[in-house]
Amino acid sequence: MGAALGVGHLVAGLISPASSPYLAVGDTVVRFSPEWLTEFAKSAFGTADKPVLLGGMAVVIALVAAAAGVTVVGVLGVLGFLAVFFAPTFAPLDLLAPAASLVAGVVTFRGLHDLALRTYGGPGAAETAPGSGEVGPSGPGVSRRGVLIGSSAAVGVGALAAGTGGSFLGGGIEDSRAQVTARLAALRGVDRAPAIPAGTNYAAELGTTSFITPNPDFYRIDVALRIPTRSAADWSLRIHGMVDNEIALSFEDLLRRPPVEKTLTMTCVSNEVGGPLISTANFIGVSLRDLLLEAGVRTGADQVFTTSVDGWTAGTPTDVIMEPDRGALLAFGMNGEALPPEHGFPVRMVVPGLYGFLSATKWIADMELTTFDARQSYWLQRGWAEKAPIKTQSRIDSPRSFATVPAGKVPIAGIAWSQPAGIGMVEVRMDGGPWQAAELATEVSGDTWRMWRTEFDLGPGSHTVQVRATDANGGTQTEMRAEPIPDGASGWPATIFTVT
Ligand SMILES: Nc1nc2c(c(=O)[nH]1)N[C@H]1C(S)=C(S)[C@@H](COP(=O)(O)O)O[C@H]1N2
Ligand SMILES: [Mo]
Repeated sequence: MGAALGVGHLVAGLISPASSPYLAVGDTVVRFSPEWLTEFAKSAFGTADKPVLLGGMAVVIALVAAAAGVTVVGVLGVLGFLAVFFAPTFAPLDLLAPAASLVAGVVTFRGLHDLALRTYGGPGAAETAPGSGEVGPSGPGVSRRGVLIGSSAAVGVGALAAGTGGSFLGGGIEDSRAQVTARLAALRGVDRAPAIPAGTNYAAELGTTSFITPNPDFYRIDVALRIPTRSAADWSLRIHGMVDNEIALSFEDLLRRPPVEKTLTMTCVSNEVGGPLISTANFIGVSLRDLLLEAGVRTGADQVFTTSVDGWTAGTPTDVIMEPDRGALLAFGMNGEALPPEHGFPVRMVVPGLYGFLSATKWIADMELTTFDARQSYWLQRGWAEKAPIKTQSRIDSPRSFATVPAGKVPIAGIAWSQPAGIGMVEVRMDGGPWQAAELATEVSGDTWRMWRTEFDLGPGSHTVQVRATDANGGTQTEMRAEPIPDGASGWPATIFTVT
């Protein structure tokens, strides 16, 4: 099995990375997992769910292979074939990887099996206990068990090397990223995001969240077991469906359009109250609204249905993208560089104010104007909502949960967000006391988070602090607790800490 998976992964790396039978089986598990299992995996393992899945598969496959013979290897090989064949991005050449897997698996199994027969004398020969120290046909001084363990280990090491090689092959987008980053630096006429003013955050004094999230710290959520590796030169996007003029865009076409830069806070619908799945960056791209105006959206096309290179889909309400002030982007830059591979290189969508699952397609490859009745996107098929504007929310970043702080004036600080209206007020209360308005940091825009801070004079003991935000229109964050599914978590965050 090791040989089969290693060789399959290697051949996939050479031809079409997504066709690795191992990853294709993993993708199939992800796609067909019932909703309760997906939600369980997310809550139990968080963003470690991918390594947990791939590791769990390795264990299951190793157990099955250890317990069974060549038939089972063959059956698993066929499963690999089916997983690759029924992948949403299937292309005929992709069959080479599972084919190589199957051949490598069967050949290796037969090879080891023959070796075993020769070593132990084969069926009908007098049984000798393996490892009894008797001298086998391979010559004096080498035990029979040694021969088998040695050859199996050699196969294992070879398989691991092949698999690792496969993981490093088929990448090659770092060159393309470097070129895009250089092009970004040379772009002229960019409608720049205003510089981040002083006083937007308390990172320096309190060690809380910085205003712009550095790219390596930006939260990452997607169902991709392997990050797609399409280069900018190979990228294109077709805008079609219910439009008057179909548009086909290359990356060069994109760079010729008027570039816009925006500071935007993105967040995930799966973020729990107080959770980490929220970040802010300067995105650079082109106006999605302008593109759709050019395409001429037909009446009734209420859904912009987008598909990624790896077959994930999102359905964005057309009317939101078409709002003149919304600022929805087809983005290719993030914090001054090309999009990082895990954040959608070469091109992704970002729509301010909507959760990512229905608007932020990474590695975008196709855009179809259609209706919500006609097509259901990835997470809608799994019970999540059709419309999901980001809820007004807040988070306490200091003190941390269960922290111990010295008695006296205790700083309390955090973030709040309500896109696109912006935050009008943040209130904090200690141990169920009266709500007190916190000091708000300088606002960057309604599309970004806003930091707040206050202080309480506290004596020793255990304390509970709570926060609630109010948007610029006077709507206050609801106290009602809700789970993330189907349209985002709600409730007031609370932090328990100890004063000594
Ligand atoms: N191709 C693709 N795009 C995707 C996803 C995905 O699974 N595949 N996940 C979405 C979700 S749920 C969110 S919250 C955002 C997260 O974007 P980030 O990883 O850059 O923070 O990407 C969105 N775009
Ligand atoms: Mo998400």
